[in-house]
Amino acid sequence: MARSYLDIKADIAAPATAPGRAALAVVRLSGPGAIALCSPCFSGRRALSALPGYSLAQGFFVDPASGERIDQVVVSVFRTPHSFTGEDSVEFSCHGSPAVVLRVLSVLESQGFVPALPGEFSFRAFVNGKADLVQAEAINELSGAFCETARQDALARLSGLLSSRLAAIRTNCLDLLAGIEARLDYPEDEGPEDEGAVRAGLLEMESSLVELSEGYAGSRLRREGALVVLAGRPNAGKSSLFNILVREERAIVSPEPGTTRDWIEAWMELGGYALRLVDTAGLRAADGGIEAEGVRRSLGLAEIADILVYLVDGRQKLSAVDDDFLAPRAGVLKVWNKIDDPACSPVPPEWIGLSSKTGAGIQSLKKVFLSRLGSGLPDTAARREAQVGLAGERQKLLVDRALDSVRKALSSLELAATLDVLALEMREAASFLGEITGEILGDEVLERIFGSFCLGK
Ligand SMILES: Nc1nc2c(ncn2[C@@H]2O[C@H](COP(=O)(O)OP(=O)(O)OP(=O)(O)O)[C@@H](O)[C@H]2O)c(=O)[nH]1
Ligand SMILES: [Mg+2]
Repeated sequence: MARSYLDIKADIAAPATAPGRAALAVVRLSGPGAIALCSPCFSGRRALSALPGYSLAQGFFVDPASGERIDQVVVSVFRTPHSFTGEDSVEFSCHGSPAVVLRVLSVLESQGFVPALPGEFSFRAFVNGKADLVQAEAINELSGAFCETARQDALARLSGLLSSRLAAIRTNCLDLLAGIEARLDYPEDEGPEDEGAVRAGLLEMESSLVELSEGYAGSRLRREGALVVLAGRPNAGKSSLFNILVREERAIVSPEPGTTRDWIEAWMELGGYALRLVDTAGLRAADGGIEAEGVRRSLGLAEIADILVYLVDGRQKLSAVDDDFLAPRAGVLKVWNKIDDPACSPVPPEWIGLSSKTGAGIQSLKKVFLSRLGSGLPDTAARREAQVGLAGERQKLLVDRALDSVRKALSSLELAATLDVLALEMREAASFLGEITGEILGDEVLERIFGSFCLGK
């Protein structure tokens, strides 16, 4: 039968490191009986069960059934409540081969441990009050952070910066609601001055929620990276710019128009951001076949780009193809390429002059990328903290729902609706906010959230 996260009495085991060959591998255990159950598997100067919390010991991992030594290990012991999960926990640092890890896990299973579900350690930390849901999600984000900005924001969320921002809004909401509910119980106390305070409180909540909701696009770029698409007519120099940005001869460059037939991509790092840079097929009227499909793909990528760069060959006049592309796309970054060539026309206003051949202008282009990503300001710790926003669609959706309820509450005030209606909307807002940090949540939702975590986390 499939195990459930709610089975919190089970003693769980999982590798906490990636499978494959490595110097070390960590096998993690947690549960009410974790220390007693694995103690017979450790042979050292002292019995594992006698080790105090926060201690390390060196010895052998053995199979208690046969006495066979399986690996030389270092064991770390954590005693409830002073552990990541809040339960008794043990970590074996073994040698990092699949053979060792598989044997260790199979011995632990025969001792009574069950394989942990993905994210089950974090789930237990959550149910034992070690982390709220935003912090538990931040732990998973830190494990998966693949750029500096993602790491910084995940750590800030883990330290509770976002949780306290959300808690302040929710507390404000609950305080206002308590006043309104008191008036519902004792209507004779109702006075006009209270209404002004409620409106002011709701407006403050509205602006805090709008700030969070609108900041989401920026925090998504910091977490997931930005899609940067290079588009333009054939021969504009897109593949040359792509190569110079990724510092590698990745894309084929040639004087023959239509060299790039299908898009290619590479990741690059800029100012701590991850950029997924995409080189596309040149845009021109094609009669069908492979080239037309390449053009269709280029246009599709242009639609979903976070930053869209449009290159032209500065030696040629702008054509109808350029105008057709640029006219409906206001935010395009326009690049005037080949400025090294004496035949290149002067760079028009609003265009960035560049040479993909010599690299002239590349730094200015990178600066524009950074300012588009919202990082034009000096990188201070205070700025980073102020920027810590929402992580993931779940949090964004709930903030938007809370915002909707706050706005409905405000309009119920304007329309002089009954206090019941106002209280109902505010209860909704408080409950959506509570769902973000996990104060209010259904079991099914929790299982879905933690099920997306890494194994052993
Ligand atoms: N002088 C000069 N030549 C350049 C520059 N950038 C690209 N070229 C040349 O222009 C030609 C086309 O360059 P590519 O980078 O292949 O152009 P593309 O936009 O990828 O072209 P397609 O793949 O056909 O769409 C090549 O001969 C490049 O060497 C530049 O900045 N200066
Ligand atoms: Mg090309």
